[in-house]
Amino acid sequence: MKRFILLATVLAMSAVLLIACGGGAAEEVAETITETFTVTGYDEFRFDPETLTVQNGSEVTINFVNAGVLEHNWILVSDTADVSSVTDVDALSGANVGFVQAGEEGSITFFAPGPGTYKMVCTVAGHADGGMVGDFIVE
Ligand SMILES: [Cu+2]
Repeated sequence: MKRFILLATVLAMSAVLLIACGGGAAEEVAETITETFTVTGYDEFRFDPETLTVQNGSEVTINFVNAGVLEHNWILVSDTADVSSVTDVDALSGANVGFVQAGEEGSITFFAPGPGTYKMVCTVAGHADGGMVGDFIVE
């Protein structure tokens, strides 16, 4: 009999937990995921970090810091884009920080495109060819 009471208690508690967790999950679905990153651009033609990973549907903010003495920028393009020739108009989802002068900062907020791998590129002439590209992964 003691065992039965224990079992019944455990079952009842599990049911309460399931109901409580179900409510929590419903709230999360309605909430927009926001992700904020600081990306630094260097004159050695690189971004730090070189890879960003976000969740599908996220609202992403990129705070871009130009740590060099050259002009740099940050845009998001398709993985199949030719990084040597992309320009600002190729930016996906409005993800274009704009040109940022030496020592200054720029910021952009956009909704991540669908799941896949994209490229982040500096479109100042010669910079992408020099290696100023990175991966932007939407899971
Ligand atoms: Cu650059």
